[in-house]
Amino acid sequence: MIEINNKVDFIFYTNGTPNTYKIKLILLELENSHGITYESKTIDITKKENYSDEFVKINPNKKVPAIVDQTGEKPIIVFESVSILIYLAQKYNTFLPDFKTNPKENSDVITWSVWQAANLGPAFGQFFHFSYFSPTVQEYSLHRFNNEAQRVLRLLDDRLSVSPYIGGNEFSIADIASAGWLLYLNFVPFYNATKERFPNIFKWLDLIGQRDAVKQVNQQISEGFKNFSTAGIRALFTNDPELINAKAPVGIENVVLKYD
Ligand SMILES: N[C@@H](CCC(=O)N[C@@H](CS)C(=O)NCC(=O)O)C(=O)O
Repeated sequence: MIEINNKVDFIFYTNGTPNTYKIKLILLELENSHGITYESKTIDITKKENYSDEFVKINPNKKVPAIVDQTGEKPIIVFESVSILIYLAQKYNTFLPDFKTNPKENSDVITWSVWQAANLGPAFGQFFHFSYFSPTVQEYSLHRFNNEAQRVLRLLDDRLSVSPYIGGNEFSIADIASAGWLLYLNFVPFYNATKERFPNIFKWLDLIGQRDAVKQVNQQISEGFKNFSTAGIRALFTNDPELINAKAPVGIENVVLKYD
């Protein structure tokens, strides 16, 4: 049962996957800098709790993350990870340059944040899906989403060769948005993303890795990948033992992906 209470500033609906790590990161940052309080509520998508009547009232799109801001007279619900980042950045006037005084810097940060939601997230998510969850090998889809994942990684590496942070000269929500997915690269070579191929992304991972909030999330991710296995990854998304233990997609090892 989802309840609204006034004991904490925010309720955070989560399940410990990349899109929710973005929100975990900003909440930890704001806890450190502004003393905000929050309570995490786990929505178990393997049990389809995201389809429950209670949760759909919080997020009609039926996905985590979502937050409820309880600091005002009436609760304010926000869903979509990047829109939550923009909301919190505006509320606390941090990690997003002010539009009135710095329109160019503000626009760069918003652009790279939206770019993450519209490009990096979907490419990574779909490639991941066809690599681990498809019951049969879908060669066309694997090539399509691998090409797109490689394209966004190359673009980001180029961006980080001329800018210390993704959105500009300062750490911002643009970094937090991409970190939700990219922090995983420190632990598992998804998308064949190695230090040699994408040196600037790894330099940036080291740079943001010095922040306390990032250290905490890195710790959580590394715990999750101590015993990395395909079955372990599947168990994040399904509780069907047949699918968790299937050696699917059978034959994926024969698909030769291009990494120029
Ligand atoms: N564009 C959304 C994507 C959220 C998303 O895909 N969430 C996943 C977990 S990382 C989810 O809730 N999946 C459940 C489902 O699709 O049924 C955002 O950035 O918030």
